[in-house]
Amino acid sequence: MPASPLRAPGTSLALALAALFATAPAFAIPDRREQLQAEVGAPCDLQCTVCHTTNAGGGGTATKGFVQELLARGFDVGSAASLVDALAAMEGEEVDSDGDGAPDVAELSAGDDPNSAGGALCGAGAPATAEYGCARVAPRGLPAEGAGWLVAGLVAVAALRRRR
Ligand SMILES: [Ca+2]
Ligand SMILES: [Ca+2]
Repeated sequence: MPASPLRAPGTSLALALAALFATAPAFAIPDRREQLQAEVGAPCDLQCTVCHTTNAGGGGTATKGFVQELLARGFDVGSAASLVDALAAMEGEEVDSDGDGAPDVAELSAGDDPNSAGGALCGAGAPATAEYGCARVAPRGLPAEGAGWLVAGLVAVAALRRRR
């Protein structure tokens, strides 16, 4: 009788790893602050509130004018390239979300707030530093701890099968 492909050496481990990576995006939404900061050359660490309503961030809170303009130009938080492209489009169009006469990208480069006239992102009057990432969203799949136990269990099963 031919051996089941599921019992081939290494297959169970591969399945366990595949399970880990297949489910990882559900609880690993990237935080794009550092990339945004680098792209625009902001003079300080940007806060979550550049895009989110609060520094706690999370799903459904990215509603500020600046991020709405980014989203309208194809920005997808899962894609670093989409941020580059959307920023380039906004810079080219000189989008001014808060209508204060200064384009959003120029405001970010200068440490000013693109979401409010007269607001500052850097220096005096800047908001408090975010303690955590901006994108702590509720997991759509298993919680990270659950995925870890799942992988550990699958690896244990693979090890037991190998002994037989
Ligand atoms: Ca402006
Ligand atoms: Ca402004």
